[in-house]
Amino acid sequence: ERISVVGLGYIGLPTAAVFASRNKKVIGVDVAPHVVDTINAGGTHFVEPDLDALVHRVVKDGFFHATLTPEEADAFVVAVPTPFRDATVSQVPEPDLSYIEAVSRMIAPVLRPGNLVVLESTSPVGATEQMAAWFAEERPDLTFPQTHGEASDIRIAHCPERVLPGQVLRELVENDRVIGGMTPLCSTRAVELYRQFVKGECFVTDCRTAEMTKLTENSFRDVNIAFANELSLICDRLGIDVWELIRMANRHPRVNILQPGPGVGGHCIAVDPWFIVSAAPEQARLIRQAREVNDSKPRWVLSRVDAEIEAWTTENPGLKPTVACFGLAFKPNIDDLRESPALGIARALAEKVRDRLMVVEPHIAKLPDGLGEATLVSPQDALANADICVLLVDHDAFKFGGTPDRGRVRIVDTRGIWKA
Ligand code: SAJ
Repeated sequence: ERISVVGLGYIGLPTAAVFASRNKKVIGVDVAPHVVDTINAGGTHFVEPDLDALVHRVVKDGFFHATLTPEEADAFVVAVPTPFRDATVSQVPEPDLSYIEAVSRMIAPVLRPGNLVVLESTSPVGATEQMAAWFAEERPDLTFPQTHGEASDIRIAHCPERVLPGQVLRELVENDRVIGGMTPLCSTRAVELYRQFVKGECFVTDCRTAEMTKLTENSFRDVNIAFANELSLICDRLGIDVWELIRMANRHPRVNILQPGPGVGGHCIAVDPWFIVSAAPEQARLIRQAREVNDSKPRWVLSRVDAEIEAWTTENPGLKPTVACFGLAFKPNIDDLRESPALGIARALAEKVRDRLMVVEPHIAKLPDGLGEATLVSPQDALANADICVLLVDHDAFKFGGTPDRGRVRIVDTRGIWKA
């Protein structure tokens, strides 16, 4: 059996490598020449624990190669991005299916009767059926489930990815999978494919439910984080420590609140709920509100820092404070800065305090763009020299076992790890 994985990013590349490690012949397809070249040289174009060694081995052993042009295969796994388009008149960001459309039109010419196509990209409800429609447009000689049901000669299913960056290779194998075929036979074929490496259970449903399942998982987390973030605003107003509060409330057997922070980052949890809101704007009121609560958190953090700057300046007339941001990543113990609320906050502070901004981010070697005259320093340097310390990411490296020097330094702790 030959398997083609289309889109060799954070999901596609590990998936391709894992299939190849089960001695399947895998063809990876990507539009970026540098991605294809890097992989064919046995390397990876992003950092994920153990992935580099795995890709190196399967390429060397001849089970995996990458190409810019699709080739025939028995099964196709599509893992391309589904970003959203910025809010239009409706004020709701709309999903952008252009990558899925481009891939559909690109692989249609190599589809053969009996092929299976699985869409893994996180998708708005209806995207799998839409993909089938694009195939049908390009290949009128073949028959697809929406016109021929079980009698179709192509099988199509949705099987959303649900791995956590940093633990991708383990979660790919261990997590349960939700598989939604356009017909029951489509599901059966897709289950057979994933069974080759998935040790978790494969649960079968229809494709629209599978699409909605993925969006629901990330919306559940977003709503729960929004609840925690709203509590942090309420507690600030009432003079209560929100982390102590959540710890207490979570001792109830049926309460499990997540943690407040500077906002929600990454490209899944801050995006996917919009796919639900744009599909059902009148019904998805809570999901929309949660998005807005989380998106507004960085502004609130900036207002706390402003208040500290003002208080410091009143105490030290004629002087300007040095501000240190602890952390830029979108979550702890990784180097990933994409859609990071911490980075947004640091950029806003760079405009305000200019060369009086220090940034501590032990996971990167060089500051990203947009931080002006800020300097990258060690935690020790920042603690020794900053007047205001802003904790934005709960990296292990920042857990000093209490508040750093409570007497002298002013502190804004968005993660609650610096309490005495
Ligand atoms: N965050 C909080 N408080 C919390 C938990 C998270 O503020 O209590 C913030 C993080 O700091 C980060 C953001 O939320 O900015 C998202 O981080 P995350 O660790 O919750 O999730 P991701 O984006 O790395 O991965 C999620 C996962 N989905 C769920 O846990 C439901 C993962 O399983 C999905 O595969 C992934 O989205 C995806 O690709 O959709």
